[in-house]
Amino acid sequence: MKPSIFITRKLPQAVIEPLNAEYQVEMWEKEDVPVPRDVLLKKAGSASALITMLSDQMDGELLEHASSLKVIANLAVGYDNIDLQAAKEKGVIICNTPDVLTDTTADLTFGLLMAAARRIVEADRYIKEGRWKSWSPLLLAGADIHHKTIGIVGMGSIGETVAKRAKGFDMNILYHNRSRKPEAEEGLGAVYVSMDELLAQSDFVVVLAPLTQETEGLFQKEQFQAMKKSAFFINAARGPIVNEEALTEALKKGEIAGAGLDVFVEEPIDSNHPLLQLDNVVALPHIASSSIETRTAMMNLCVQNVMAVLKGDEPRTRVE
Ligand code: 8YV
Repeated sequence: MKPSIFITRKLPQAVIEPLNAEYQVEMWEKEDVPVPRDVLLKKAGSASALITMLSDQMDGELLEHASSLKVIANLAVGYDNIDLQAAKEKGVIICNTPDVLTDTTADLTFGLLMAAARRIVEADRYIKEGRWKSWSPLLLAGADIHHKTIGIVGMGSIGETVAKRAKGFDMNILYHNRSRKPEAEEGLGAVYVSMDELLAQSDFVVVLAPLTQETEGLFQKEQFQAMKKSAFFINAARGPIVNEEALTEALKKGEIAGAGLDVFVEEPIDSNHPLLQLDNVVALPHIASSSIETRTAMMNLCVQNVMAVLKGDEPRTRVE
């Protein structure tokens, strides 16, 4: 019997083609419904490899169940959906998709910043709804981006790539990170500051940190109150880094000027969520890495990693 691979979302046939000759490949085909937990548990019970998404919880219970599992290839750079310790104990190799998504994610993060500051989405809605009756000097006037200060929280490769975009806009770049980044300091003129200083000085606070015990709930009422009233909050990292109630309050009370959000505590977010009722919020359905080229590269990388592990080779991008 061929070893089996279960993929938790429908991937294009061309992507899975290299697997078909040697493996029994099965995919969850329903595009609008995430794979139910009982199905995932059942499939994990017999699979040698899983290709998973962030919404699939790869926890201790599942790993306990997965007696022949050798590898989980997560279609994301993040892996906060996976219990790494349980995987290690079971000898399951975890792979992610770093690097291939860095530029694309940075592009969209900067786009979100621009959309929030220059009110691009609001203006699009305004014109399409037939509300453009006359021109006035301050019609949909937004905030400038060039020569302003960007504060990047989480200076990994995506953070650094956003900093490069910011440099092109003549921005002053501040960052806060677990460790100093000499390349960003020397190459881009980024300045390492404390979190307090970053919040106080930045016109754009941009979160690009992974979700960890240290970053969960990092942004509360106090952090928003410490920001400039004219500042924008951009999150392209993970929803749970932010207390959404505190963010909603800060936006409603004018404690900050606006937000651009690609991620939420609950995904998909309910369209009645208070954050989505605010005009000064630009919201996206977690699409920062979603260009055709990049998502294809991420899918191909997952397939290559699975094949490498099942052949006994070192995968290209293994999570340490
Ligand atoms: C995911 C992401 O690819 O890479 C990450 O960590 O958040 C996204 O790029 C997307 O959510 C699909 O899992």
